[in-house]
Amino acid sequence: MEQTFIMIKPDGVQRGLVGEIISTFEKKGFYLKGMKLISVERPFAEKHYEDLSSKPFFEGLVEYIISGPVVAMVWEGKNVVTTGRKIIGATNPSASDPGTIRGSFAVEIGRNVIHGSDSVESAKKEIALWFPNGTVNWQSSLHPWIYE
Ligand code: IDP
Ligand code: MG
Repeated sequence: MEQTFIMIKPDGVQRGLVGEIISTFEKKGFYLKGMKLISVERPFAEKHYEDLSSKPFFEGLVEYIISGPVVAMVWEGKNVVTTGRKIIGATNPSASDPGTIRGSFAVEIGRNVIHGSDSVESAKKEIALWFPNGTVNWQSSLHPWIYE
C-alpha cells in the first residue's frame, strides 16, 4: 500500500502538537509504520530540501528545520500522499483551509508546523533518507473496518 513521509517540524514539537497530529492521521484510518524523534544536522536538512536549494528562503528553511527536534514518521494507506497533503493544508497557512493542520495551527509560511511528501516518488526518496534501516511491517486488526 502507498506510504508517505510526514515530519512534525521543530515548532510543532515545541508547541506540543505531536499528539494531536498523530491522532489526526490515526483517526483518519492511516497506519503508522515508522516514527522517531530526532535532531538533524545541517547537511541532512540540506539533503532533505535539496530541490529547494536555489530558493531565497533555503538558508532560513534549513535553520528552521535544525532549530530543534522533529518527529519523523511513515504513514501508510490508500492515497495517503495526496490525502496527507490535504490534511496538512496549503504551504502558506494564510491560504490553508480551516480544519487542516496548517489552517488550524499555523500563521506563517516559515513556521508551518508540518511536512508531507508531495508525490509517491518523493515519498519513496524521503522514507529512504529518513529511515535507512527500514520501517515496521505490521497490520492493524481494524483493517477490514476501514477498507472494504
Ligand atoms: P510544502 O512544505 O507545502 O511541500 P514547499 O514548497 O516544498 O512546501 O516548501 C518547503 C517548506 O519551505 C515549506 O513548508 C515552508 O516551511 C518553506 N517555504 C516555502 N516557501 C517559502 C517562502 O516563500 N518563504 C519562507 N519559507 C518558505
Ligand atoms: Mg514540499
